[in-house]
Amino acid sequence: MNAILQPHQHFNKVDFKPKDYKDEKTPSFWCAGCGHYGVLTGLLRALAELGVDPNHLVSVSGIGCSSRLPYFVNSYKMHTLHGRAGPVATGVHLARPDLAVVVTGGDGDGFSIGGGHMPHLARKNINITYILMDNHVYGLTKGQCSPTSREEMKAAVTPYGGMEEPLDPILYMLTYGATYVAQAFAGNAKLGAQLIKEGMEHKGFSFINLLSQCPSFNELDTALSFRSACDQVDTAHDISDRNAAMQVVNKAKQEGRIPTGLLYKSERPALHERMAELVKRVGGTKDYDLRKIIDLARP
Ligand SMILES: Cc1ncc(C[n+]2csc(CCOP(=O)(O)OP(=O)(O)O)c2C)c(N)n1
Repeated sequence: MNAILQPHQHFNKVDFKPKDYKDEKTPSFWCAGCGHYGVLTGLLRALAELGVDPNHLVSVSGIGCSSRLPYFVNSYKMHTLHGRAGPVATGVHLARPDLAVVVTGGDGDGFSIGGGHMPHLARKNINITYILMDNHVYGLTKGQCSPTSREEMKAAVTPYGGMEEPLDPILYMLTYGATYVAQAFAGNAKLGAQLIKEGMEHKGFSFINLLSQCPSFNELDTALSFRSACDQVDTAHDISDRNAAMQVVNKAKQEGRIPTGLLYKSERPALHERMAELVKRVGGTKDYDLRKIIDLARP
C-alpha cells in the first residue's frame, strides 16, 4: 500500500459539467417530487466542481430507493446488499486508496440493517464520503418506519404511530468519531453540493446527512416542512469542537429546528495511512513479513 496515493490526485483532471457526470444510459427513476433527485443534483455539481476523473470514482450503495443512485452516475459503481455498502466501500478504498469512494444510501439501509457498520466507518476514519439520503421512512418497501422516523408517523405496521424514539444520525456520527459531519436539506442542492465537495476533499470519514422528502410514503416530512425547519448554523460555533457541535444540534432539536451546514470537522490519521505506516515499520514494502508484525506486537 502506498501512502502517497490519495483521491485528490484525480481532482481537477477533467473539465466536466454536472450533466457529464450523469450516466445517460440510465435515466433516474424515482417518484415525482422525491427528494433523492436533489441529492443527485448536489452530487453531480460537487463532482463537476472537483473535476474528478470518472475513471477514478467509485459510487457504492446498499439497497433502497436511495441506493439506486449509483446507476445514475458516470463512474464505477457497486449496488451491493442491504446495509452492506459501508464494508464494501471500505474494501474498495483499502485496496485502492487513490480512488474517490462515495457511498449513498437510505436511513433504513445505513442505520437499521447497516447500523452495526456505521460506528466502525467513523471510528476507523475510513477515507470515504457517506451521503445519507434521510427520508425518515423505508421508501422502496412502501412505507415502514425507519430508525429516523418521527414517533407520530403512522405506517402500515404502526397504524397508531411508532413506539420508538428516533435516532439522530448527526449526533450518532459525532459520538463515534466521524471527522467531517454536515447536514442539509436535499432540495438545497447548492448547499448539498458544497458540503459533498468539501467532504470529498476531507481526508478521513466524511458524513453528510441530506434530508430528503418521500412524497409517496411519508406525509409528515414534506419538502416544505424540511425546508422551513432548516437553519444554517455553520458559522456559529467552533467547527473543530465536537462538544460545541453536539450542543448546537441538541439546542436546535429542542427548538424543533434542524441545524444545517458544516457542523464538525477535525483531522486525525485515516485508516489507510495507519496501515501504510505499519507496513513501512515492519518491512517497508507491501509484501511484508507477517512474522515481523507479530514479533513487533509482542511486549
Ligand atoms: C436483507 C434484506 N432485508 C430487507 C430487505 C428489504 N428492503 C429493501 S430496501 C429496504 C429499506 C429501504 O429504506 P431506506 O434504506 O431508508 O431507503 P429508501 O428506499 O427510503 O430510499 C428494505 C427493508 C432487503 N432487500 N434485504
